[in-house]
Amino acid sequence: MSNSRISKVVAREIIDCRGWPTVQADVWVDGKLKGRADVPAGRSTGAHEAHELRDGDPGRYRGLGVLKAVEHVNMEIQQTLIGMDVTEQRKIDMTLKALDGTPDKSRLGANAILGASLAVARAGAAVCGLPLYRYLNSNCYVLPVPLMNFLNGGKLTANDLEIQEFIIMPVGADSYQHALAMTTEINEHLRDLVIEKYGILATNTGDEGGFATPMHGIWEPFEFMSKAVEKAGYKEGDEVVYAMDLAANSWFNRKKNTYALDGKTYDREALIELYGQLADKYPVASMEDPLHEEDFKGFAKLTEALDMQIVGDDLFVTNIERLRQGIDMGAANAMLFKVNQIGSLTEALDAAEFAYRNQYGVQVSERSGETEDPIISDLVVALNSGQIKTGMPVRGERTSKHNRLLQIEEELGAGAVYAGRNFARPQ
Ligand code: 2PG
Ligand code: MG
Repeated sequence: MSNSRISKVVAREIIDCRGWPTVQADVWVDGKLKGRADVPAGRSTGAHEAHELRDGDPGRYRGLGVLKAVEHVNMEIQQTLIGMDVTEQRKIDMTLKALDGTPDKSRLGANAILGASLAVARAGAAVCGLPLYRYLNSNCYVLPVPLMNFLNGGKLTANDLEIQEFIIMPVGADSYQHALAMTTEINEHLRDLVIEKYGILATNTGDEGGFATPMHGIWEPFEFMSKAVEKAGYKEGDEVVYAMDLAANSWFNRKKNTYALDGKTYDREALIELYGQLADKYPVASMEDPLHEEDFKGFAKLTEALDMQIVGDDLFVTNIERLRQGIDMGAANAMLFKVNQIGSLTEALDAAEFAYRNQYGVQVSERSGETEDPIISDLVVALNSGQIKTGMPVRGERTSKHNRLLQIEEELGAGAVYAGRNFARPQ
């Protein structure tokens, strides 16, 4: 198969939606450009994520440059990959992991390795003449429920709301296209409600496109979302359910071992009780990172106490070892899937498969720092995962993912199934 041999790998520094530098990598096969991919970046990151290599030169992009990572792709990674068969994704990813040689990919940079890994996948698909989702899984058919991040707080927004994401899930839609229409209808009503109470300035948006309002606590955002759903004419609990990314690390006080929320202090037990009260009042179907990232025991307690999906993001960091620990302890029942947390496509797919084998769900996710590259849309369909968190369709780096899912839905045609209420276990 001489025509599937990698002939060149090139990276460059581009910018993401925050204007921060990131890596874009190209993979050439048999003298032609076949695959290109961009690397996303987080802001509310987990302590155990793979290492994102930044230049640290304060005189350039305030230290955020990625020229070292780019050079690693152009030199060592390219030298290693030239001549390899581009369709041997696992072999390539494992070779790059070994080439790096550190447990967290800190020598070459997870951003360098991931850029090459994702571009290899795209090039492999192109060589085979297949869309990426089908190249990765010929039996894919599930269109995910979008987790729509309507109200933003935490580290991704300039306001006082501690909780990072208040989310609406249009589970009653009959297609992805319908889900997007429902979302926009509800969002327009929410906009009116926000303006009515807080004025037009409160409709500015956070990093992922949700309104950055001066709301407080946990109840007020739900009151607003619930009213907006009602005004849009949808049935709460039936057509629409709720979710949150609490990103609890960012309001956890490590010294005191307590959580500070809306002027009150909670220990773990009090917080679990509060979540229970919320779930009694509203149909909350999913909570991500409801406790801080080291509290496996607390996650186990909470998963037992609440009848809903509990997602580990900073808890698991798409890392099979941390996921194994969670599974052994009964902590959470779903894993957030972020390719750059682990730094290669193969390892992320392995973590997802391990999750499935243990009856854990998989929610594919954006990072707050994205480019217009919609690769996660192909990945969520390839995984038949049933759920994607990719922000509100009001900013280009988020709309690209939604629009890609619309294309995929059309391509799959009669073969497509919208996950709907089965988002946690679509198969
Ligand atoms: C999260 C993400 C994305 P970041 O916490 O889940 O929503 O944020 O990419 O900043 O980690
Ligand atoms: Mg999160």
